Amino acid sequence: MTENTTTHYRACNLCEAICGLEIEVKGRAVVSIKGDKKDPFSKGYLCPKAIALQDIYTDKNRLKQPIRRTDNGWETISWETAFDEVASNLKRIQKKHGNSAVGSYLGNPNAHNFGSILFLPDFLRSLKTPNLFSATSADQLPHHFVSHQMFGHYFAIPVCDVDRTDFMLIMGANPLVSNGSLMTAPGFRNRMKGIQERGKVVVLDPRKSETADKADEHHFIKPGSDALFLLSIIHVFFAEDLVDLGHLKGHVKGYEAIEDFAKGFSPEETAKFTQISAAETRRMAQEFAVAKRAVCYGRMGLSTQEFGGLCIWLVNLVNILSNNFDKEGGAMFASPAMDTVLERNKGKIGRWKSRVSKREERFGELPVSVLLEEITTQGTGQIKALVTAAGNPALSTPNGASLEKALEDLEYMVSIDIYLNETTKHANIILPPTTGLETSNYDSVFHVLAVQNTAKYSPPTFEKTEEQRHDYEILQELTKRMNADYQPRFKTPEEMVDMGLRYGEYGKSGISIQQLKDQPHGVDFGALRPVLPERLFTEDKMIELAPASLLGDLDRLKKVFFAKENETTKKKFQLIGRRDLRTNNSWMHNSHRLVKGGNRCTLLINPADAIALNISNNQEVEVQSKTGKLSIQTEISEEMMPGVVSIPHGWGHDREGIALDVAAAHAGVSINDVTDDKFIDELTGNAAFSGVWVTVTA
Ligand SMILES: Nc1nc2c(c(=O)[nH]1)N[C@H]1C(S)=C(S)[C@@H](COP(=O)(O)OP(=O)(O)OC[C@H]3O[C@@H](n4cnc5c(=O)[nH]c(N)nc54)[C@H](O)[C@@H]3O)O[C@H]1N2
Ligand SMILES: Nc1nc2c(c(=O)[nH]1)N[C@H]1C(S)=C(S)[C@@H](COP(=O)(O)OP(=O)(O)OC[C@H]3O[C@@H](n4cnc5c(=O)[nH]c(N)nc54)[C@H](O)[C@@H]3O)O[C@H]1N2
Ligand code: SF4
Ligand SMILES: [Mo]
Repeated sequence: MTENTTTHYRACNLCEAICGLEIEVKGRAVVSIKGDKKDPFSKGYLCPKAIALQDIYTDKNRLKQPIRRTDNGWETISWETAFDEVASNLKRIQKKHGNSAVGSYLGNPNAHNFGSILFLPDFLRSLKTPNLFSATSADQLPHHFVSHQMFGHYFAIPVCDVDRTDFMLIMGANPLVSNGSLMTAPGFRNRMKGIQERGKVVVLDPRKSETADKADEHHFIKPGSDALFLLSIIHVFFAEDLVDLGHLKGHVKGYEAIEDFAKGFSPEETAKFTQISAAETRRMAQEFAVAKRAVCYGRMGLSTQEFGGLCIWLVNLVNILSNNFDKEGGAMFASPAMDTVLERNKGKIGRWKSRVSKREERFGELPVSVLLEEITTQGTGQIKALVTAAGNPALSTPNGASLEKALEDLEYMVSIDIYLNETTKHANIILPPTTGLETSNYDSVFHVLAVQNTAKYSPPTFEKTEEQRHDYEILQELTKRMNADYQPRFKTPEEMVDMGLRYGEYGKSGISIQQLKDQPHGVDFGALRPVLPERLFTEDKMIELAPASLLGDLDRLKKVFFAKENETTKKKFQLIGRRDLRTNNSWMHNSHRLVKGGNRCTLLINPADAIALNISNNQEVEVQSKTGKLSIQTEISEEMMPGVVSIPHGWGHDREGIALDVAAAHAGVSINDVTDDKFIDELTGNAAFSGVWVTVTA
């Protein structure tokens, strides 16, 4: 009997762009994966990673059943045994050392999986521990913090109306490669072309990135100095009478405070730190202010630096003060079909502190930068057991190499993960869920951050096998065992989304899970629309322009830059990261088509610096920081700003004991062997990756 091919539609859940896919399937095999031209949002766009969904599906290294570490290697065990054993060990450790002795770390793929989003909170509560960590504090925490302080909700994050703006100022983001972040905008290149036809795109980046290369203007900026540049932009707005609050006049507070502090940061004052001339800064401020519709966008390069919170706050101020906020072509809020930005989950901060460094809790978590010291510092409350779910902190957190060593000393560890990798190899038990094509999904996170209001449900392309479990099923089973009284409010994530859709903005028009199933390409609700002041969550329904926390942090900025002599001259380099189109953080290097070709894990360095160090192209050099060192091949390139070097993150698959055959053959090195867990944004607690000081030697 020959099987027929069938066509399935779903959204890719690998990155934030949520591209619509058209997948031809024959039996249990993928025939082809293409962009879905009828998807109202992505319109047929897809990137090379989507094709690799097939590779993940067929990957022989992928785990399908629980495994347990023994003295003679890993053995397969039943799900029931695994769940029971995990729960009894976590309870045993909590009984012996107290609840804080169990910690947890959640990684990035959770955000792309509605089952995890829905059931993780119950599971975390069942652990009754303050030691909760996630990739958020190595990523976008400053955005949450600033939204909480200015708009009253940690998830009220403005996105750029890229399809209607005439001028986009991009700082610390490379959307041509990352496909956009906190800005779900599939096919960003085409959208960018649209902006360039209407006006222009300017990029500020210490590396002439792929986005900078296609932009109308690129300026090198010294890593970590963006807050000063943005302050000067605001300075010029005030000095040259360019401030216009538009329809937000009467809905903002703290205006005078801003005018006051901006005085101290003229472009002439900040140029020596940013290395952007005063004249250029002034011109950019003027062009931005007079553009009919303009938007400033700041992402990873801004949020993962020493002044991440200040940067994101100032980006918002630039948009608000130039009448480009909550307005067509500016920074706007999405109106998602299932709204998760609600009065009851505005987010809280400062309810507890970390034990060792006394870092404050933010929205239910502690900064991941302190995870290492919480495991290694003896005393009451020390972490003795760790649960990781969809995370690879050994490669992705600052000073990951030391963290990896610390994992060896844990009394117990369990990982919910599809691979035996650099982190999970330290677990006692690995619980492997379904992933990718085997899962259903509704993007509960990224529709809230999208540049167009759409909704889409993705059914599983392949039903899971008898032996497999979904992430949310694993979480439910563990929660039940940790808390005997546990009654999940919903049995499946579909039930929750169905309710969310019916209660949402378009619920009255009959939107439901069934309607989304009937429209497999997705449903379009149109362009972003103004939603203020209604969508403010502050007590007084005002935008807080000058929150005390952020105002206070300006002193730290001044101290670091103005008071102390700059380190640039001392034969040291500032290290930054980079992404490339065929990677996804640390975990997709086991797909041959994504890693083939030349070595991409190289140290990018400017030609003048290479000459000064007497090093040549493709030479093995040593990169050393305060925390560690690594050995890496050079790639000399004009695209680097002098004094700055770049290494991509997510590599380093040369560790013993992992089961990733393809990745191990293209191992690379981990940049986080040299990043620093003590280098953080003191205000928000976010890890600082941009601008770590390193030496480079032949
Ligand atoms: N130096 C430096 N460090 C960085 C960054 C940087 O730019 N520079 N970027 C930071 C950022 S933005 C992020 S988001 C973090 C990412 O940090 P992490 O989330 O810790 O790392 P990932 O590489 O995303 O690891 C994902 C893990 O989930 C597993 N996985 C994949 N799919 C599934 C699934 O469906 N279910 C489950 N349960 N597991 C799954 C993978 O096997 C892998 O172990 O890294 C941060 N670290
Ligand atoms: N292909 C691919 N796509 C991805 C990912 C991936 O790993 N691969 N990861 C996904 C994830 S988890 C995230 S969070 C997003 C991130 O999406 P983006 O924010 O677009 O991330 P990056 O590509 O890291 O871009 C950061 C840029 O900031 C620059 N930069 C570094 N330091 C500074 C600085 O001090 N100042 C300024 N102005 N610029 C600086 C870097 O050179 C780089 O070009 O990407 C997502 N998409
Ligand atoms: S851009 Fe992101 S969502 Fe789109 S196909 Fe690539 S990985 Fe998937
Ligand atoms: Mo991220």
